[in-house]
Amino acid sequence: MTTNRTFTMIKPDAVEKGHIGAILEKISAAGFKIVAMKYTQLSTRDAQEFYAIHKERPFFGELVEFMTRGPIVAAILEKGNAVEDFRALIGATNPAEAAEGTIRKMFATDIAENAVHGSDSDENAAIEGAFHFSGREIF
Ligand code: DGI
Repeated sequence: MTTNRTFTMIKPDAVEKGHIGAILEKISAAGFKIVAMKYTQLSTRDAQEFYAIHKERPFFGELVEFMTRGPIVAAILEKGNAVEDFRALIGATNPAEAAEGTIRKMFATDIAENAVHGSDSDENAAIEGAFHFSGREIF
């Protein structure tokens, strides 16, 4: 089944480097419509909850520290086949392995500080969108 919504974050590294505008431009040019968006900072508890699936991984502490160190842009994006198409637009988790022209290839630092998040399933897109936005914030 094709999906029409995904959830993204522009992560602290990309915000610090001044890439918000360029990343939103790439997202728009790829045909995604922004249906919700906010500039915010995750608390430690927020990041632990958001990334709970990774809590047994050796990099969990580092991941939480990174994701809370500065502001992020959180957004819900709409487009046919959103989850899959957005994962293709951002590229591989490790920017060294990401295809030319992908957002991570262009803007990520390394596997830990990889510029953007993109939901990996319809189910997670719905959970992650609801984690950040109330119904009144989605248009
Ligand atoms: O779905 P992805 O974000 O592409 O990747 P994922 O779900 O496997 O991992 C979630 C995030 O965790 C990823 O975007 C960055 C971080 N991460 C993944 N592998 C490593 C990592 N962070 C560190 N420090 N080291 C890793 O090996």
